[in-house]
Amino acid sequence: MAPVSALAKYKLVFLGDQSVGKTSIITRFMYDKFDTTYQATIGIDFLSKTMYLEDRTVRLQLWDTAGQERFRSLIPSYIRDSSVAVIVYDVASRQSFLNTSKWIEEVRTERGSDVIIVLVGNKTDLVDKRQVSIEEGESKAREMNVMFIETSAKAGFNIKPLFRKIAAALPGMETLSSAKQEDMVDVNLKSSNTNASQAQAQSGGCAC
Ligand SMILES: Nc1nc2c(ncn2[C@@H]2O[C@H](COP(=O)(O)OP(=O)(O)O)[C@@H](O)[C@H]2O)c(=O)[nH]1
Ligand SMILES: [Mg+2]
Repeated sequence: MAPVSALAKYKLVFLGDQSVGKTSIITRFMYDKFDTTYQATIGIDFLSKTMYLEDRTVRLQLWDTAGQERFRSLIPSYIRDSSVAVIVYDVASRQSFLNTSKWIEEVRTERGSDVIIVLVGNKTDLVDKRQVSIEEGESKAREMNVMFIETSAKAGFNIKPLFRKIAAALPGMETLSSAKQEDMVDVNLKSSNTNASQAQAQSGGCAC
């Protein structure tokens, strides 16, 4: 039996080409801000947020890729142990949409079917620059058997629904193996960065 006090924790990794808005989505969700200078100063590997669902509480660990997009060899170790892969493209960039196939394949290679994958079409506010329709996004998601949603980190559109959707799809506590919980490291600060403790405080001073 799972201990009553154990809070189910899940690692979410954000993948996708550079500049599609991964950091902006995380920032919008965590702080309800749209601030592109944030990532440059933070130096923390992941941010935690607790979500209170109707029937349970889950703790999400949001792992941003800060530049790892360029170092593909680092990606497998980053994906390992993840419960959820959020694969983002920019609806105003067809290339970023096409590249999501590679990201999805990479996640499947590393995690098989033991992972929830969400395809996210971000920047819907760029109405005049849109190159990928919602139908194309939906169709690809169906084809690849992944979830789908469109968002705008800038306008704050569909950001909470994205995370609610993810949380609702997570397995309940009874199916979460205790080994998985023990494997989780809670806060992983980069030693080289002096802003790290400040960043932790900003993230709600979490006792995680
Ligand atoms: N118009 C618009 N711009 C966005 C949106 N999300 C991110 N951006 C911009 O796109 C650029 C890249 O965003 P960023 O979050 O750093 O992308 P990342 O490289 O995937 O983390 C920045 O200039 C952001 O301001 C959005 O929803 N709408
Ligand atoms: Mg980023």
